[in-house]
Amino acid sequence: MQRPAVMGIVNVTPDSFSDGGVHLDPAVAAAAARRMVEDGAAIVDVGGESTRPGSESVSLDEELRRVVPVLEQLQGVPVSVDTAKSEVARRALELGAELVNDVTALRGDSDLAGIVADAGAYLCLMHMRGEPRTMQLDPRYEDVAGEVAAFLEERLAFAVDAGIAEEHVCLDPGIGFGKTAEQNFELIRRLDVLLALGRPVLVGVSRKSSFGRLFDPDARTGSLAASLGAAVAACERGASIFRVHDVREHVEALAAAGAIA
Ligand code: HH2
Repeated sequence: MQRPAVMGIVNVTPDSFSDGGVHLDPAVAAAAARRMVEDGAAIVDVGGESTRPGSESVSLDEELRRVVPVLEQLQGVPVSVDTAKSEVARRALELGAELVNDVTALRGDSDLAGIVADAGAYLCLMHMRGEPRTMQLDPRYEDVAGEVAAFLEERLAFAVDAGIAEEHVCLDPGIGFGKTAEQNFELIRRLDVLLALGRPVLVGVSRKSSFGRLFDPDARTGSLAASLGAAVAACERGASIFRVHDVREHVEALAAAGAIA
């Protein structure tokens, strides 16, 4: 088993599904990010736009207003920026971000690929069916793992064609982005289909409602315990990067799983 890396989530948003409003003050967000690194995060993922089901997009000015003051206070901290906007990515990379986490997989903003390539930055390509506003309306697949893998393979080729080093790209099945709970479970169960593309796989299962709904059909979030169980299951199937809200607990759970493996 590859040594897992934990990516701590810092949502600088009023409306994120599980931590909306918690990190709106830049000083609070930056302190939380530093704590995550002390707790064992390899990188912190700073985002200024919620992509929860049903969310509306935010303007460029608003996203910059949320994210830039936090990044200014995170000099020397390994940072990823969760954005689909090239201008936000450009400012974040200037401020020292190392990775761009684009949930649209370079389909949203045609200038983003060039900005990542020119900066020599790392990139996460994530699968999403549809867009956040509508993506949970009856998603259907013939073969969810095969279709997600085919999409990511095509997006990886697009990124490499745009000049992004293949070794700098990780792939993400996009848990909860246009998938039912059972489709999310199947993607993790069959992670080998994604690993066959030859790139590290990142998963975001933290607090996602698919795991909460195992216990309460109306749950909007998953518990910490359910998140840890899902992360360990993904780790055992070869995922190597874990995007999480609760860093210390995931570092410990994944270390325990790794010691046994
Ligand atoms: N999930 C969310 C946001 N960004 N990026 C990647 N690569 N993978 C994910 O699974 C992923 C992601 C949604 O979670 P969160 O950031 O907690 O919520 P919100 O989008 O409401 O801010």
